[in-house]
Amino acid sequence: MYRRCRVCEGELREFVDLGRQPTANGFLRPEETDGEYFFRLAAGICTDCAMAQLLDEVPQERRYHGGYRYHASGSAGHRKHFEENALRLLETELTGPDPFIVEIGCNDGVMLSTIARAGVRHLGVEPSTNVAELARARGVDVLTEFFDERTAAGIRSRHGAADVVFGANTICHIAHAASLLRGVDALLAPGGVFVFEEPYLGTITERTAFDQIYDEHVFYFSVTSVRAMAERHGFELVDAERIPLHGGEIRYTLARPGARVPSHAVQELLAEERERGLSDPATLGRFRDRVERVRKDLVTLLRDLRAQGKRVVGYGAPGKSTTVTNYCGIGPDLVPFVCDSTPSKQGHLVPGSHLPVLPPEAFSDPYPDYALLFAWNHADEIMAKERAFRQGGGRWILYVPEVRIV
Ligand code: DWN
Ligand code: SAH
Ligand code: ZN
Repeated sequence: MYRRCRVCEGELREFVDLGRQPTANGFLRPEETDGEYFFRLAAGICTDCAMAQLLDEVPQERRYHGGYRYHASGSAGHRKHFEENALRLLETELTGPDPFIVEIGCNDGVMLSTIARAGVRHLGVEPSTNVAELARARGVDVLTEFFDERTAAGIRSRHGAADVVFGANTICHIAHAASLLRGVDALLAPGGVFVFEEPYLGTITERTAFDQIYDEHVFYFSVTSVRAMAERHGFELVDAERIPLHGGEIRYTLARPGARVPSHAVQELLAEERERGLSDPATLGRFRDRVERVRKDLVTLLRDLRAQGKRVVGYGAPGKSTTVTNYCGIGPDLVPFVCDSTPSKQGHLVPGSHLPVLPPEAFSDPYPDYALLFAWNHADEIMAKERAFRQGGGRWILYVPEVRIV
């Protein structure tokens, strides 16, 4: 258990405890449930630097390995987002004679495949060998290692300095924050930028998106805490931009002090965080109360529907579904299965709660009365695809920001 902040060694004050939980992507076969791994899923905030983070930690080798289940290219919305990201970097940052970009956590190459097609020098650093192979099949160069100070030094000596170091939904996964930033420092060219986009503490608390809290998300960034972390390691936070991915994230840009003119957005977001008391115990206490309320409302609704003889199935088995089903105690008695388009999740059980995961075809065979949307961040894409369900009288159950039927 961490009693001290991973960034500044300050004191951590717990603000939410989601109980005994397995690893979010530890999907398992029905015959593998004996001896399943659990840990205490609780988050705290540093009273000095305001970095929100997990109190207990799952070793990184248990989280990322040759059987990592999440495939970033699984949604049309994400493919489009990361292609646009790549095109923007090509236009604005990778403009020199022989530019070089490193992506930390490139997964299946959802972003770097566009860079590779443009013929630009790049390297993905991706410890999960199965998804790294998918990236290679898309023409992406990948180093199958965990990024840290040591890996960064090796890349620098083999390939030279990077104009851009990029990460998406990965930087908040890396518990060794100091080693990560020293690595970026060693790798980045003097005028280069470190760009990363990650779940936002402000969205998680505002929308009661407590299912974003799980083993992989070690940190819950805010502009306040990222700026403090950047400065501690000799960087300046020069931009912060809200983006819609995963229900609401922020894209941060770090540069060497004085190398870039900071945008107004940084000061604006800092002021907004101060005004709403993002890191205050009272704000976080209200968040915890709303989390408990969602649990009560969701379980009551599912029990009522079962009593009325209605059929409810789950839609999507994101990492988030592990948190919500285990925290609320939702098992196959309430939700007999979930359907998910990821082949490597199908035929497996959601960790801990053991809801069976079936292919999407199971959804319409026949349609249930209600579908509990675990992949709520993909609501537009999924509801458009499953229009016939709604037209046939089916209803969606959402639990972010509160429990409701649509
Ligand atoms: O940080 C992380 C982010 C990048 O991705 C990782 N820790 C793990 C993962 O988080 P997640 O599992 O919550 O991600 P998603 O993108 O919300 O997962 C959506 C799930 O829903 C996937 O399993 C695919 C599935 N899906 C589906 O079955 N039909 C998605 C769409 C769009 C669909 O139409
Ligand atoms: N960038 C993609 C994938 C995010 S999933 C997206 O935004 O959708 C997080 C990825 O980070 C996983 O593929 C995991 O294997 C990788 N990862 C975790 N720790 C890492 C580390 N220390 N260095 C590099 N990659 C890491
Ligand atoms: Zn701290």
